[in-house]
Amino acid sequence: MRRARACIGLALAVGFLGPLALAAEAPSASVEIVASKRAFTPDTLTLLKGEPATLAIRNDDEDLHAFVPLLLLQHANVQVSGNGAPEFNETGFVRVLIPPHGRVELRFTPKTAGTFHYICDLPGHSMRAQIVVK
Ligand SMILES: [Cu+2]
Repeated sequence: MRRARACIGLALAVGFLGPLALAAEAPSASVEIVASKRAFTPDTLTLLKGEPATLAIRNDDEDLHAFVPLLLLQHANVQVSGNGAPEFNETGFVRVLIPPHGRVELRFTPKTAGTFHYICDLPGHSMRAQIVVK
C-alpha cells in the first residue's frame, strides 16, 4: 500500500515537472530568474517581442538583492507583484529590491528586440546577466 502510494506520487511529480523543464529551455512568455550566492541564473534568457511576459525573480540568498534592468523596461508598462519594493521615476520602472528569500513578479510586453543587461546594484554585488528579446 505504502509502495503503491509512493509510485503514484512519483508519477505525479514527473508529470508535473516535465513541462516545466521544457519551458525553461524554449523561449517562453513565463520565465524565472534566481538570485543565489550573489549570481543571477540563468545567465541569458529569451523573451519574444510583442508577447506579454511574466518574469519571476526569486531571491534564495540571505542578502537583499536588486533587479535593475538597463534599458529593457524604460517607458514600459510594468505590473509588479510579490514582496519586493519597486522604484519608479519619470522614465518608468527603475528597479525592484527583493528581500532575502523573497519573490517578485514583473509583467510587461517587450517592445524592442535586442540584448538587454540587468544587474544588482547593491554595494559589492557584481551580479549581471542578460535578457534577449527576439
Ligand atoms: Cu545583489
